[in-house]
Amino acid sequence: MAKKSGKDSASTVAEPYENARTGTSVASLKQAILDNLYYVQGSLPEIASPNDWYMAVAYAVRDRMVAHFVRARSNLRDPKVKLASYLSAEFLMGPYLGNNLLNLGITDQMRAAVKELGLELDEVLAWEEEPGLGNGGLGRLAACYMDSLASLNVPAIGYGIRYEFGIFEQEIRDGWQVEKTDKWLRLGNPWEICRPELAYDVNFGGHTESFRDEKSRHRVRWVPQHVAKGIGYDTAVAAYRNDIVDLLRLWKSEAVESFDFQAFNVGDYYKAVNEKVISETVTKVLYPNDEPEIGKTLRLAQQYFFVSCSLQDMIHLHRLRGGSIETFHESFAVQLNDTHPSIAVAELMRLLVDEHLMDWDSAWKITQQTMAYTNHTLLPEALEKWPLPLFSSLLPRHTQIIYEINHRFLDEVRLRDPGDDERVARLSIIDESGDKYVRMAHLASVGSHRINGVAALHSDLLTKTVLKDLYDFYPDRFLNVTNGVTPRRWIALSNPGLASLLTKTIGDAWIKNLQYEIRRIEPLVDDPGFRTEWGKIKRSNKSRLASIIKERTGIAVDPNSLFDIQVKRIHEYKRQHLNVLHIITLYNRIKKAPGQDIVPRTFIFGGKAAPGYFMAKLIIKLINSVAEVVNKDSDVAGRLKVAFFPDFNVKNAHHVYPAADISEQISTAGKEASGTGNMKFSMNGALTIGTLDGANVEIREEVGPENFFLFGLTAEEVQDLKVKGYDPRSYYESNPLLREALDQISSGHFSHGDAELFKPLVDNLLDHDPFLLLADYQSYIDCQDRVSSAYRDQDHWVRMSILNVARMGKFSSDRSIREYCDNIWNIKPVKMK
Ligand code: NBG
Repeated sequence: MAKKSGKDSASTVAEPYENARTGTSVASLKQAILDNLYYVQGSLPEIASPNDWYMAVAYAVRDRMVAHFVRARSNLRDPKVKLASYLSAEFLMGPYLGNNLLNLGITDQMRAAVKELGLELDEVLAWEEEPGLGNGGLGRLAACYMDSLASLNVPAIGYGIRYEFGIFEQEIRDGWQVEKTDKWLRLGNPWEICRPELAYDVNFGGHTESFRDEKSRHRVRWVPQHVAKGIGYDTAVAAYRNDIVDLLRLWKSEAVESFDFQAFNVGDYYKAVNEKVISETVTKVLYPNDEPEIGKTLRLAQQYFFVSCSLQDMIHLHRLRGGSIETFHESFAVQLNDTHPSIAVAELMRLLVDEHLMDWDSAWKITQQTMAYTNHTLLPEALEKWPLPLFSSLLPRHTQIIYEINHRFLDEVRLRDPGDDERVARLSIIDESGDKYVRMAHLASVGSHRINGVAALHSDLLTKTVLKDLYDFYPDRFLNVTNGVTPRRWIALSNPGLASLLTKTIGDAWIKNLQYEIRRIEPLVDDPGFRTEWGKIKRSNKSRLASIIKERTGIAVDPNSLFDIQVKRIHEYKRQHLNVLHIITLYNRIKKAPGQDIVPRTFIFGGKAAPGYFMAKLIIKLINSVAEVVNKDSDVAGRLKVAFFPDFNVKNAHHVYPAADISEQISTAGKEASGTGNMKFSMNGALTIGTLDGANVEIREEVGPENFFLFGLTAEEVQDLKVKGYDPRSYYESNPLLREALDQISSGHFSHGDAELFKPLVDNLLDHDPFLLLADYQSYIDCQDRVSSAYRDQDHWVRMSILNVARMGKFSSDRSIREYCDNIWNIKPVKMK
């Protein structure tokens, strides 16, 4: 039936519908688009706006996923199937249309269909507004994991928040970051299905009361000050070439009608309106920080809100499956993506004990067997903790439950180590060293059966630093799952040139099985024809990026120069300013000897700074200020260019990773938990310049040290230096090139003579330098010189590039998800019928 064209099927009554909605021939797709344009958008080709077209195409694609969607819902009801439930405050899914076309295998047909309608598919793709419901690595990881879960046939639900406003859009004005509201829903979202019948009440504030029920049981009742309602919105996550989808279920907060109504009846109209506003505020906006902000009640309300809706939903599904509450953990494995959802530990206890009348010990067993926790940071200041007064006023019942959990936990600690009060204080879920706080990582760890880090080094350091005491107490709970990224989006979709060369050479199995297949290109490193093609693809990706940079920034960059790229959140530990010191050093070299032969480079930066993070914003200004001077200096013309690519997001990233020659992964060793951008670059044939940090360590192991540019102190050396007493000024004083660069920044050389502008940045480096830029400076410069000389030998460079791609199989998120299934969730993929 799929073969029939729209015209043929129009002659029958039953079939046209089916065909226009499921057929994948060019003719049916074209018919489907026209139907949607007319019946959904109320438009016609002659008058259709770009958004009308986009919507019509998107609905045509969504229709082709409905059968899979329905099957996914029936999986939810099948008691034999254990579900992975990924709880994450962020899902940075990226644009859907291209990805869904790819995964469904209908890109070419769709390209032809829209062409017949007078459009270019790439244009239609560009009209999509991406859902930026995440800050960076952690949210994007959740999205890659959804793709892998579906593609591996693992039934799963991603639970999160449907923020009305996602991560802000970044504009650069006068070199500074300016934030603009992300109104991603403004033109509608064709991918989601609202499920108003999926609604759960969530309490906030108020107080608790003890009472005896009719069976004389001691019980606790939570009398809330405020109740909001969560409504579920489902988005299908397409599997790559499988007839299944998984669900992304995001919660939107609304007012509970009865509340409004009561107030309205007694004539207090404004109170009613206010209730509604408060309720709707909960899921209004994503907090744009990659580190927690202490003391934002609304943020805690968001976390509790989505966790409560999700757990209530899971219990509801478990009931629909005919399960008794005692077997909840057999239906669901819940993964806590960082501590943001860790209130789930207390909430599941509350639901089981207060609502389902289970005894504490049974409830605790179920909770621990259900939950597992992933940690994503080594920065102590990024470990989430909530001031106790704030916490208990929003969640009075959970505070009691956490005290009870803590009490029992600390009894165990005392039993094992009698007399060690300091250990007890360090392990306590409540920090009582000064003002009291609830330590969310402790809550998550105590309530989970597994705790994992996201790269080998990170998992190891966790057990020695931020989670050391917990590790000493629960050594068997800890394990590593190195992050991964999906080769579907990050190669097949975003690098079509490379993808078609790979497929032409080794077939297309690499897309589904990167881990074992991609290595098959390795022997081709000796094939000159293959190397030539490889070089051409990189060159054309660079041209594509160059023209986007020109269009968005006005800066003309030369695709023949070495593209040196650093894209990621702006953060001092990621050291974008170390990269800047290298640029200034090269600039000074040229100024001193304008005639010398240096390898031309284009430095490209991208990334957002948290709006309240002064130093990060100053780093953006510094990059743009240095760019301004360097780009217009005639001595360096044709050799150095610097560009800040504004509004780095998933959509823009598609153009960035495939165009890199060098990937900057230069965080202070021991600070970056894993990194996933490092993987995307290397998978697209960039070579890495990096420290032994996060997953860089494993990338270097895989690709071979000879295909990786290593510099800098190790995590251990960083630690030793700090213990010995680090003196950044001594580096400044003993290194004339470093001194020159820093003096130029502070004297106003890059800021029109303004010697105040960058003073906070330079002073901080000279007096504290918490991330050891000065200690790593010379090693970095020397390594960059090795990069430049390596780049002169293009043939060898291409070999290294090929070997990088050939050996990156480990970093497919499919491998990560298999490890979660085997080592944490005890879930087997379902067999396809
Ligand atoms: C980030 C780390 C990255 C890591 C991602 C995904 C947070 C809190 N952490 O190194 O900084 O790759 O998580 O694990 O966003």
